Amino acid sequence: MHRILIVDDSPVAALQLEHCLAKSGHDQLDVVDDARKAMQLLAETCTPAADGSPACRPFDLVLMDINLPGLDGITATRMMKADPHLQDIPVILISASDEKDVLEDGFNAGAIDFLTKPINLMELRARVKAALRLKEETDRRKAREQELQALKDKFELLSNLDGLTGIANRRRFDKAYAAEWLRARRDHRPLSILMIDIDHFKKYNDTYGHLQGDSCLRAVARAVAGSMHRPADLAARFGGEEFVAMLPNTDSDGALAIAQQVQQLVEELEMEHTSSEVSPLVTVSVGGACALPGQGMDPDALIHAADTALYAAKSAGRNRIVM
Ligand code: GH3
Ligand code: MG
Ligand code: MG
Ligand code: MG
Repeated sequence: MHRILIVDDSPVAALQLEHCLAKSGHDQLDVVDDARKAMQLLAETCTPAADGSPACRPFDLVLMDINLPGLDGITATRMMKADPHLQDIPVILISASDEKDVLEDGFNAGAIDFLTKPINLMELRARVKAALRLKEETDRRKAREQELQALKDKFELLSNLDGLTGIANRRRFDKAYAAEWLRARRDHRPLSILMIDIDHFKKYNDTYGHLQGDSCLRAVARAVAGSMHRPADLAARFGGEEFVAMLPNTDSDGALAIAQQVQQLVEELEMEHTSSEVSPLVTVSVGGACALPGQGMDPDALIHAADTALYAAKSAGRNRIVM
């Protein structure tokens, strides 16, 4: 059912409109006799609540007399079309005459159609029906657009997350790293990278199975992500059982402190790893590097430096940090 607002200062005209529409089956009719009251009622009913849900049943159509005391119908229409919450409600203007300049002003203000007094009832019904059909189409299109946007947002979110661990994936890391590199170069600030790799993880899988291996990956991912403290810090799964932490505006000492925290959090997981040659528990090796972007180094070189440090940590016996 459609909700229609009639705005007319003539009680006779308003009653005639109401009667005719009621006869056409429209029973949700509101009548006001001035445009300010109309604007207030529209604002109350069509402005969504803070959670986005409509305050109550919004109007689907406004039939508005042009000649009204105070605020005239054309100005009120223009105000509606400037209000994001009201602009989709079609307005049919009602003029006492069919003067061409009123027509043009009305359409310029955003009216969808016109009726001329005295009202022809067949014409009223036909124009109301057409306006309501258009409104339904607009509503459907808007709903589709919103659904599509929600899907896009969800897709964007998911396409940035690693499916197994739920932390950022490589795609998100690459984008964020490129942006942070430029920012660090512009602001002359250091940027640090930590590469974190689980020790003897192949043996872990061999001993406990791949599903338990997946659980271990998720737990280590939480430990790595839990060591990020600033909003711009980013922990991501770099691939396999290897994680990367990007630490903007962080020097080597700061990066070392984060690496120690990662190691400690992993240790506190106390995940048994009996086939590890390093420890009876799951451990990680960490390689770190820091750069002042713009001083000859490029982003890949910093990653490579952290990788080389990780390799050194592995060669030196694992379960350690090399910066
Ligand atoms: P190192 O101490 O030198 O790092 O030895 P490693 O065994 O951890 O390293 P290696 O690169 O030889 O093996 C990595 C293993 O990680 C092999 C691979 O099956 C496992 N792996 C990679 N991705 C996943 C995953 O998503 N789930 C599970 N369960 N295992 C994975
Ligand atoms: Mg009037
Ligand atoms: Mg490993
Ligand atoms: Mg590895």
